[in-house]
Amino acid sequence: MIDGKKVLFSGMQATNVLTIGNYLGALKNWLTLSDEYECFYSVVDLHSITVRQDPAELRKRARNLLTLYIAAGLDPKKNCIYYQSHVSAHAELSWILNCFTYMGELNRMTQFKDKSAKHADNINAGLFTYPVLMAADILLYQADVVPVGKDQLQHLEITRDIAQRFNAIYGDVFTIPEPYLGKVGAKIMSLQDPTKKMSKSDDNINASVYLMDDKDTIIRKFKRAVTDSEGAVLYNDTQLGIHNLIDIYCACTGKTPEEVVKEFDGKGYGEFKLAVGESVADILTPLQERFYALEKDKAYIDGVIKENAEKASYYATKTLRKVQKKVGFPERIR
Ligand code: ATP
Ligand code: LTN
Repeated sequence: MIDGKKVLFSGMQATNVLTIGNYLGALKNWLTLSDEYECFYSVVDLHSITVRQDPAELRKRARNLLTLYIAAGLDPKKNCIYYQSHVSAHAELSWILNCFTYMGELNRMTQFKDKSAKHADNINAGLFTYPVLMAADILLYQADVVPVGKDQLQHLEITRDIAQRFNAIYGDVFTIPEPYLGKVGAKIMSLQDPTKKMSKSDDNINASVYLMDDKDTIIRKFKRAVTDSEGAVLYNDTQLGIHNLIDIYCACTGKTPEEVVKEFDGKGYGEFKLAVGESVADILTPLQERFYALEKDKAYIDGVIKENAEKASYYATKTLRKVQKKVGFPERIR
């Protein structure tokens, strides 16, 4: 609890450009929850280097992502928006928690399996212990709730296991966090292969709609989206492409799948795809305008970066000191 409010933590990696999957699965829920909770939203750049990055590119993307959090509507006065690498407590707690995590647990992580298959030439220890750093992120702020997309639930589960294990040995040190999944949009699928999650690192640019895509590009990508030969807009488990488009449309318009099926009864896929594209563009266009305006205001963004890193450090260090004491590190002499 901070000032009588429950705490929320979440983060995103500054790898590649965000997709509407990231927006509808995560960022959009962050906005809904930001009044109710004391929120920490991190640009998790320590996580990004588990995959090889170009330094200049990473720096640029991290700043863009931080700016995008604000452009999406998160007020940096109320929400702590900061770079993970500016708060050294993340790396310090992560080391300690590494010593409370089993190899067997980490071996079961599907993200590790997927990423090591994808980056077979660079299966580094950081990629393996990625979930421990994520646990440190969450536990440092004593977060009650963590809004994520479905793909991150396994990491939330291991975070809870690590926290419970630590608490069982040392007493109530960590708050046990709960995941928060949005009702719609928790798993947006690729537009080119609806059995695969839409991912910002997909090599096929037509598989994802990026947050910075202009309206024409958005409409074009939806026109090309893989569907089926049924020809009817129905919400079921066999028409996966259409199912995904309905999910996207619902997430953007607030309509229910039943309403959408009714709306497009007797209409063709062409008309439906156009409506989906327009509903996405209606959300992205104002967000892009805010982003381009904010990006120009260097002093403002710099101020946010500095102030919020200090705020995050304050809370993170409080937990870190408690943990260091519990595990038996010597007291600091002032
Ligand atoms: P990458 O493909 O580079 O691994 P990613 O697109 O999966 O990245 P992350 O940075 O790992 O994105 O995730 C940021 C947030 O967005 C997480 O909360 C994640 O669960 C959510 N998210 C990512 N992809 C989707 C998706 N297709 N549908 C819903 N939520 C998603
Ligand atoms: N692994 C997450 C990003 C992430 C995160 C976190 C999310 C890192 N630390 C803490 C929630 C809470 C992902 O989205 N790929």
